[in-house]
Amino acid sequence: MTQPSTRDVSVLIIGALLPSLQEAVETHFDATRFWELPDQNAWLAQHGDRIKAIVTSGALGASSEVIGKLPNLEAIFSFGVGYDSIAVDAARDRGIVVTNTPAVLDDCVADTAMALTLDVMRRYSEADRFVRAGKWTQGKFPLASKIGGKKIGIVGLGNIGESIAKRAAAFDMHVLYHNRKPKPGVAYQYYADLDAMITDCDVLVLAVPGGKSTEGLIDAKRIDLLGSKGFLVNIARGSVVDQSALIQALSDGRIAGAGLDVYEDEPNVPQALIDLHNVVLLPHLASGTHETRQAMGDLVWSNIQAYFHDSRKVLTPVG
Ligand code: NAP
Ligand code: 8YV
Repeated sequence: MTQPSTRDVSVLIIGALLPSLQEAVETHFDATRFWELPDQNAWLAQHGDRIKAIVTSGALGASSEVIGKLPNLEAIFSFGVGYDSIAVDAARDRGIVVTNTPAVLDDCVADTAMALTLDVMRRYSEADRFVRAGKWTQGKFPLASKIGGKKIGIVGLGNIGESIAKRAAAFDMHVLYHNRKPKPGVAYQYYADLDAMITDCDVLVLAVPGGKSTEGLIDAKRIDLLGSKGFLVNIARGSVVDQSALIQALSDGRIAGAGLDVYEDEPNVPQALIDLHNVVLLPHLASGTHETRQAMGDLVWSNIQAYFHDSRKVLTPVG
């Protein structure tokens, strides 16, 4: 059965997308590239009432200001599982559907969390810099921390957190976790008290959503609870950690090291962080493989198709 055309349905693409997804949207819809408009406000005032859907990503978001200027907006389709950059409350108030891309990226994000854990604890990137700088001929590289037998404390044992736990267990780590409530059917040790878990673990891995409810969750006091032999790994969102407090604690040696994929003000990474030797810094790439990004793009497209061709029955609604 051929599907009815959506060529007359107007959608707003907030910023450049995965090329295959962008091509599909632009081929099948009356699509506008928001980021290329010379005067976005003037365009919204003149054409905003035409827009039925937004296509965006976790990085690009969808603000309440833009949503407010689209009186006939019905749906927001986002590439990425985190939706802290999307004004979901404003959307919910108006009955606007929001979708994201959960589950398909769990493996790659968990791989990155585990890689950061290994890297910062075993000092692999630092050792790589040591060899490249020609320092091996002048002496041996210092010893690092063993992974096996250590306690990994996961904040946010959701889809990604559980994939991290599986990997950590395979490295003979003891898995502890903190959620607001225990996860049914999970054998890992649950801590209702986040402070107690941080005190007990050797490496704290953050896998919670961003947004108001987790903003500054890991503050100066909690960073100190990790102790001078403790490590922090963040693949969640920069907003979850007090970044200035983290830099201070790393500089003072009050914690041993950090592995970061996410930052307070991406893509700006403070020079103070770059200057530290005991951090591994990645440019928010945790889901960044050909396979996973394609799966995310496919899921966005499936949601769009489901919305417009299957009675608005999207696959992965938010909330
Ligand atoms: P998920 O399945 O919804 O899991 C989130 C977990 O966090 C749940 O177990 C939830 O349990 C817990 N949680 C939520 N709020 C909490 C709070 N205030 N305190 C303690 N625990 C809390 O989400 P996911 O798919 O695993 O993704 C998690 C996050 O990872 C995303 O939202 C995104 O920000 C981030 N992420 C980053 C990258 C990257 O490229 N670096 C890629 C993908 C995702 P309770 O509800 O029981 O508390
Ligand atoms: C994406 C992410 O790279 O899914 C998420 O929440 O942070 C990443 O997988 C990002 O959302 C795409 O902009």
